[in-house]
Amino acid sequence: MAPGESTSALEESTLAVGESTLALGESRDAEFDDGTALLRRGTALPGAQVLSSAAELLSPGAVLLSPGAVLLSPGAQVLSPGVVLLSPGVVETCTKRPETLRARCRDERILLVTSIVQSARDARPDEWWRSAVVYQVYPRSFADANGDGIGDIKGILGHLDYLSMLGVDVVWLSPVYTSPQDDNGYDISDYQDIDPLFGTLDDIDKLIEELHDRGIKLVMDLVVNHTSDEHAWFEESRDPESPKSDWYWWRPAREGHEPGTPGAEPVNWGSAFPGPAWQYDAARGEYFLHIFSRKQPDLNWENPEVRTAIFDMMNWWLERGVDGFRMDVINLISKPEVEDGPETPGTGLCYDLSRLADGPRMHDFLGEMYESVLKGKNLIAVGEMPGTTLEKAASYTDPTTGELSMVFQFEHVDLDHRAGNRFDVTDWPWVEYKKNVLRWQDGIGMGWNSLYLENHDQPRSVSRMGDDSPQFRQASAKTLGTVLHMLRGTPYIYQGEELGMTNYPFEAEGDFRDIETLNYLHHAMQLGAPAEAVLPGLAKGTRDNARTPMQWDGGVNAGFSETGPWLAVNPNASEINAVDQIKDPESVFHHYRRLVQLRHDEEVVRLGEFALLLPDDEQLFVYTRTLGDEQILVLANVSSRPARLPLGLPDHGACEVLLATHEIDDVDVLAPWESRVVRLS
Ligand code: ISL
Ligand code: CA
Repeated sequence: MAPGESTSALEESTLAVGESTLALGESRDAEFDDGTALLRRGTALPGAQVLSSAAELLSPGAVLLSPGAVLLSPGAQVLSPGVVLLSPGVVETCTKRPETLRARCRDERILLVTSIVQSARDARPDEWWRSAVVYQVYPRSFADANGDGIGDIKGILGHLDYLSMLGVDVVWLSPVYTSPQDDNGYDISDYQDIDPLFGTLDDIDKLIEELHDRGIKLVMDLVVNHTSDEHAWFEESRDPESPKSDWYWWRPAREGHEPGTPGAEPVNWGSAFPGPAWQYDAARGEYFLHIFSRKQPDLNWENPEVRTAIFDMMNWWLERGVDGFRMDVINLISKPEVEDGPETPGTGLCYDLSRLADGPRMHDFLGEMYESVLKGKNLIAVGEMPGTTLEKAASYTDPTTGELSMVFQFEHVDLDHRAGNRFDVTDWPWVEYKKNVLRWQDGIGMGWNSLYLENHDQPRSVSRMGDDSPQFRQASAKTLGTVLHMLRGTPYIYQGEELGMTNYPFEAEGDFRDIETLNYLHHAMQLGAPAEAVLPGLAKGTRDNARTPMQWDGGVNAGFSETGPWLAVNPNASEINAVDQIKDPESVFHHYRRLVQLRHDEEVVRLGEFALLLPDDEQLFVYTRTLGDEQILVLANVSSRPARLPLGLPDHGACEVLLATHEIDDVDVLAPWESRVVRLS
């Protein structure tokens, strides 16, 4: 059997490889032409490792691994370069994807693991997104073409060659639909039109066409956990007699309470933008649920008419030519029982998004969406999922069920939040972060994860995880890029990240625009906190850090707009901007360009197995990626002090350097924020 060909056909009671078969329960060794071999069931291999993240489950009961991948749990036997057999008991002890594996093996079939290959899989056209790099455009802050101080679609059209130069494969466009802009477009009042602030449907058609001409795909933001309260559906739903009366989460006041009075909310759920998650509607005499702002009522996905309306709308966009969806807070669409949760101390409410997440019908709803919209269309489907778990993420993205291409999860960006509060942050905990990366790189198994440090909801990474002083700003921006982009998964670049844009020096209430930030401030002040005590935390944690205008050049308004923009331009635009960086081959921009290129060029970057070295080292982030006999080593100093590499790392002094942030004087010492990617074999 040639490498890349289909490996096994497993029937009820036999295991077949190439021409040979082995009956269930039969116990013998066998050798095949391509070097694969079968091993006796249950043969032990002391000290063997967890199942490779480069594994793919073949149904029923077989797993494909990339060549050379490290295999399996204690008690399993690895054969090179071929096949491993496990007894079902062994599978039970597998640390990766135990649910899936246990399910596949419960009928006591032999599990087959082979080392045939990713190359066939890499070529699968429906999984193109495994090789892709995504660039996120936040339209309000990207480029303003008509001079009203707010970015728009024509502004994006004016910068497509910039995206081509960077080399990205996909643009994810944050919402441009008709919206009252309570949450900058994440509150949609018409899913099938464009807000005049941003342009027209003709502009979007042009954007699709011009991106496609450049070989770039377009992913639309899909915000269907909630609509705007100005959506016609909600307006209709306020009438209890209307056919849409059940399209949202309406509930009566808590028993014994006067509707509309404090504490009369149906249950004690807190909203993400604080205060109760229930708003009284006098017209209807009931409360509606809003996990986000009160202008973002949650849709009732339990109602099949709601689902059909959403799926129809998604198909309408696909017919327009978009290539997929980034699904906003999609793991909130299935809700738990509407009942009180444990109070978050001192608040009177239960603030815990994860309690509302991943409800019991998630797989039903996503499965239905897959069948009605996504199936067989070669799309990218990204599930943004606050509060989800690794196990859930693996199940949503399991290629054997195919609900989503990848998750976009939050564990790592919550690591520096004290008590889950984004406005109370610690220094970036590198050791914890590295271990979190390891957990997800390993644990997602056959599923797939997004790789990101920034988006429109996160502060700038250089200020948060790097060092934004003039001395180390550039090096730390590059090295943050290196350590993220050499991981397994689909990397996301948020506009300006490729320039090393930094947080803004926010000082006063009037500097902010973000609803979450302003609501938090007002809420804290109502509870008696002085503004001066809250503002420094807001400055660090606010989403507005990500939303200052894109720094195109060092001129007026950073080249973003002819007019004063809706949110102030960072004063460092004269030092950090696209025009200067494009001219400078050593810039952060060109480093990012090389990172994208490396992913495109190197299969080991796309698909290699991840191994973390020096897990407890606070200064060094070091890992390998391995695919068959190819291996790369990523060395990074994530501190502002020089770091000596300890003995015991793979020998790399004479190896080819694929990418480096600094000239290398001493192979054993990394300058502050220096990183290198070398080819070990
Ligand atoms: O930023 C957050 C609050 O600290 C997150 O919880 C954020 O609300 C969460 O990431 C969900 O984000 C998405 O849905 C929100 C919207 O405000 C965000 O901009 C969007 O990315 C509601 O639609
Ligand atoms: Ca504009």
